[in-house]
Amino acid sequence: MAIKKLNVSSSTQTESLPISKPESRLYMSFIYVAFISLFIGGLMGLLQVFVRSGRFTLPWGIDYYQVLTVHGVILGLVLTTYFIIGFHFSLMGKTVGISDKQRKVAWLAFWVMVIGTVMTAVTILLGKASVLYTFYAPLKAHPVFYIGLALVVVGSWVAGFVNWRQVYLWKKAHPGEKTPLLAFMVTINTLLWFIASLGVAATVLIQFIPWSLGYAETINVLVSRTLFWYFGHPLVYFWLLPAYMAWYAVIPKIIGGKIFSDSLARMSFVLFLFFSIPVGFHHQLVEPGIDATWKFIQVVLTFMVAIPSLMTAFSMFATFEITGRRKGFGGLFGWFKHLPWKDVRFFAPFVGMLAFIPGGAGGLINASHQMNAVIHNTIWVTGHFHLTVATTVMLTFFGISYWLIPHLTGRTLTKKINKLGIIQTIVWTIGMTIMSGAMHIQGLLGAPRRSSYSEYGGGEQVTEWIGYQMAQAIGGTILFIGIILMVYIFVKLAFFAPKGEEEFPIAEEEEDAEPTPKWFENWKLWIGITVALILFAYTIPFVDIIQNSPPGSVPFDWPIGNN
Ligand code: HAS
Repeated sequence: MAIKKLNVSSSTQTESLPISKPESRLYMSFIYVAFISLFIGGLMGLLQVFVRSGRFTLPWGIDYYQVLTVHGVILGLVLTTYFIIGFHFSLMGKTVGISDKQRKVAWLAFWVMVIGTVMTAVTILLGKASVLYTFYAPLKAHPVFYIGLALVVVGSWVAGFVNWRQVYLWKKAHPGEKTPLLAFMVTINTLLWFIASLGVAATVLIQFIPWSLGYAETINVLVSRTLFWYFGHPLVYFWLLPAYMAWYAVIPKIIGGKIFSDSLARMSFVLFLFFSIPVGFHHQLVEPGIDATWKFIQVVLTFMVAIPSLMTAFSMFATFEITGRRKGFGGLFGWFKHLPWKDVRFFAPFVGMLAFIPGGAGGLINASHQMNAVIHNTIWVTGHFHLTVATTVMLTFFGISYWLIPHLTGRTLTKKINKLGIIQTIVWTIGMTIMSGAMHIQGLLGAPRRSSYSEYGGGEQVTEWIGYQMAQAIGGTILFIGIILMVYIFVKLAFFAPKGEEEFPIAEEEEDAEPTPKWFENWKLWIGITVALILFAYTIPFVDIIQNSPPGSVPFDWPIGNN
């Protein structure tokens, strides 16, 4: 099997294989779907904030929950998954190479995902699946919705299997060498995704599909929610880790520095593998039917999963400071000035990092059992995930796009597009600050999430949050301008920017860096610990849930009453 060889000294691990045209086409196909999704999902978001302001009604009998489902599914599941898989493939192509056969299997993954996505999208658009992206039972969607979702997951597994094969063959061709950092990170993220998505695959295949087809009369709601959140929390790290890949291994190159510590970066990814899965109960803290002891244990594990993020924060500060001091910027914070503020490849992800300071702090609040009781099911949670996934992750994905897209399409990031990108980042930041800030405050005042506009019969408490709903609409409108700008930039970079060569920036390690310990490649150990932690956190409570469940529920169609 022909695999491209690394064309550089492997001791520095400056991985830079050329990316061929057929490869670019594959990687870009995933990214096209991601950006189409950004536009459609963003438009739905705009409609939602308008409806929630109380000043706008959807035309042609379109239902608020239909729009909300499109928004959540297309942005939370479609955009992210496609962008991440396209990015993963690009990183693997660049660092360990891809064979023709692997590329063909990757296309198969793409088409299986596209078929699944179209099936899911059609059912939602026909109003047959207004069940939101969490598709909680007993709300029932058309069976095609679940089958489509299952196909998306299966396609993503095939993509992951290709990635593992890529690393495996590279290792065979480079005995004794450590896996390039980015390929190591992709391997962890695909492992995390595979183990986590077994949960959602189980509930969809065993519970939802037979129930929606009428083969099972009832569904065990608590089991379905538990399996969903077994998947749902690691899902957020599946989104976050590609951003961290860029922070650890790309940003240092862009700012003219080196990777702070290869070992630290690998360790933080291993810790994510361990701790991002056995923590799903922190989404179910107010749920009856789960023993408090197990909730407590999973909360403790949730605080463990903050550690690799704190390690990442430390590493980023260290990279910035060391690089600045090397460039001669002294004083306590002098190094801060050296950062390339006018380079959008740095600026957009940097704002993403900043947003993760309040975003992460909000997560720790959510995870604290007592405080969760205050914010659960309020729009605070919506504010939290617009800071984390829609700002930290998305701005980093945009930051990646500014170099990845022209690199793949054989074009260049011009000064003009760079400037527009800076404006886009600022517009996004202003919009998100207003919208997410309003959501956080409203949530603390008790406003529910997942709800259309309502005055709740003129309830007194509601008057406190109405003004914030208006702010939400203003922030959402500014954000939509940000989306239009980003889509414009994408089209420019993909089709119209001047032809040329854009750098694929991958940072090197320090010359005198301590060698990365060999045991980082001990995959059996990492997978063993991950499985042990999952079994520890889930076996007893899951058996308990099954043995002591209330009767299952018959399906409810939306709008309620159609069941
Ligand atoms: Fe979360 C709900 C807890 C992180 C996404 N979260 C959600 C939902 C989503 C989501 C989508 O415990 C809603 C699901 C639904 O629909 O119901 N979350 C956490 C915790 C973390 C966390 C503990 N969440 C994320 C990330 C997400 C995300 C990341 C997406 C990408 N979350 C929860 C909980 C709930 C929840 C509960 C359920 C609430 C409920 O009741 O429904 C942690 O991972 C956070 C750790 C992060 C840090 C911050 C580190 C900071 C860094 C930046 C450094 C900055 C630099 C800049 C370097 C400790 C790394 C330099 C600056 C200079 C000034 C120079």
